[in-house]
Amino acid sequence: MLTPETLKSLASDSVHAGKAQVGVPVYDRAAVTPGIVHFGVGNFFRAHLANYVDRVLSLPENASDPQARQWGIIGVGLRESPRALRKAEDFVAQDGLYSLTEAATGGARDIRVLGALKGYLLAPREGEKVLALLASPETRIVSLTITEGGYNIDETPGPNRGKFRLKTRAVAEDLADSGHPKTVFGFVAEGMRRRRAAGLGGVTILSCDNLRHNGDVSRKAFLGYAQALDPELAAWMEANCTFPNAMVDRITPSVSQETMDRLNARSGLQDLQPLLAEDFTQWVVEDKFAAGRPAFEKVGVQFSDQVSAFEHAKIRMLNCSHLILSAAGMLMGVDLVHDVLAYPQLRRFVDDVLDRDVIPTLQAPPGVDLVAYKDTILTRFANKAMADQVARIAADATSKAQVFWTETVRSVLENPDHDPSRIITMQALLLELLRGRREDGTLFELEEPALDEAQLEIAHYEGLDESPGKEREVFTLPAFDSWRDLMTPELEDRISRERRRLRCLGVLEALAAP
Ligand code: CS2
Repeated sequence: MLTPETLKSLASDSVHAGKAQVGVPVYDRAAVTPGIVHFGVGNFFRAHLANYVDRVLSLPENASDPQARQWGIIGVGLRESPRALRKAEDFVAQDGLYSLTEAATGGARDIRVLGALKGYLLAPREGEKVLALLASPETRIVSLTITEGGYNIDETPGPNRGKFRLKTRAVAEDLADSGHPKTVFGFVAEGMRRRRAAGLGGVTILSCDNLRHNGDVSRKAFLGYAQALDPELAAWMEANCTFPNAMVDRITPSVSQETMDRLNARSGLQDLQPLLAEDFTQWVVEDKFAAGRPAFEKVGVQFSDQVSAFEHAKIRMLNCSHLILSAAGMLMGVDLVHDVLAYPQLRRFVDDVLDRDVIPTLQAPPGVDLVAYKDTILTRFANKAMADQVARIAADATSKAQVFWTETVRSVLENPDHDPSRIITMQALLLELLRGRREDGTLFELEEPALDEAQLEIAHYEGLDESPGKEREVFTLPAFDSWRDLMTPELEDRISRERRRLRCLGVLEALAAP
């Protein structure tokens, strides 16, 4: 197990002779106090925000600065699944320590133990501790990686579109018993209520999720909940909390047992939660922090008031093509992103979507050449050392398609002169993915938290010829919510025909012969 004691021996390098060089925290970890509460302690957070915080703590000029040490992170898990419980136990057993292996495309690796995570709480079991922490004067940032679909915003066309959904069961339960919340919205609102009652200031609510305008979406979600609970609290939060927009980027694969063994063999550590990420990392944030922040600008974070252009470019290019490759990979039974991209048909298809459907309607962020940006993204996808799983990316495809594809689909469909064929193929790939069957006929498990039982049944519908009426039911699925107003019967027919082609020919041949 990776413990503070292991760190001591690593630092003295005695037990470590002959193994890879492993960096350890150079700061006095015991002196680091929590200033950030983070909801959703997934791999991406551990390799991104926690890594930036660790870098700031490691700055030589911070070694003797007590202020700089006030930015430790307490992680909060919202779920109580067996996996979440194991993770919680591991974090506690290792005192929040874990190793991060950064792997470059060329194969070079850098291994460091990160120490920014100072504690971990499981909200369903330790709710009161979480609330006390949110209400503590020490807490100044509440950060989030709660997934694209986690903000509970209504995307269905109609008067409530874009609003926080108050009628979901979890939210309704929290509103009815706000002192014992279960959702992140309930926790933050109750925490802020206590801060206000204690005469404390607000916090920065910092989304680190891949959403367009993630700060604005968080504002809508957290204030939408607070408004329903107590309009005065909502007004206080609006006046005292900030919600910076941010673009976040770093490919962080899931870690299988096999990867874990490989990482540990290389590092010589017995880390229960080792992490792998590419050597690339980017974070572009609005500098709107309500109560201070770590000196992120010294460790490569870009502060900008034009975050939106960065977000759009990243989401519409990187995440959009990631989802295409993953849907194709799932259908073909090819597990890893770099292997899918190695098929010329897929490479060409993604190139074409980006060149013809995305880049022409995208505003380049300041100082960014979109063609060079595209090349960097595809080079990153080809990084074999990542062995990034298509299943990771294909999970929650319903929410992701709405976030990653909407502007592109809309701009193509709104322009009668634009060839919609690739957009049609993308939607056909998505529907085939949601059907949950590979092209060799075998089934795979869908991870679709945004779909209920009835919707899953619709998605799984097999027949494409027997009952055209029934086959059209798939277009009621929420994946289409954000562009449903642009769907026409002709378009639906073309998507259904494309699905047939994908099934008859298989993905590669269908893409080769448009
Ligand atoms: C992926 C992202 O899960 C997904 O949909 O596209 O996790 C991707 O790896 C990151 O956004 C990269 O920054």
